[in-house]
Amino acid sequence: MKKRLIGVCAAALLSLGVAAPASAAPAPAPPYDILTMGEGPVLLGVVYADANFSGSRIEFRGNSCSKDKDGVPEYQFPLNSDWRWQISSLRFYAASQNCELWLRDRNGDKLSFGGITSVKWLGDWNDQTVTVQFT
Ligand SMILES: [Ca+2]
Repeated sequence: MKKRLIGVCAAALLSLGVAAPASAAPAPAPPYDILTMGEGPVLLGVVYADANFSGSRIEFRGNSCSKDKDGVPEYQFPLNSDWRWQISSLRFYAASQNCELWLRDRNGDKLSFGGITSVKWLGDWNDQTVTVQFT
């Protein structure tokens, strides 16, 4: 993913220096991927492949969470092979919907977030997440 991202970013930077004619070819693809997982009116959170809320991202959608925290997450998002061991920063929005955000690493260990949270760098948890859960 990294090599492709660098290439696309370079292309995007180059294109900034040249004014495109109105009849130019279709706009290039964005310099990163945006993936949506889940459905619903609530934006639960966003994870980013790079630090500082940059790079490719996944937006997680759903509904509110139950107040009962029985240890079984309401939303389970196992990451595909493009996204495992990639997440470096995140924003969590759904605290007011009774939700918590849990990251799980390959061992099943958990990092949880309660209140509305922005983490620009996951530190020890950088590139460790294999599943994102909301509960
Ligand atoms: Ca990363």
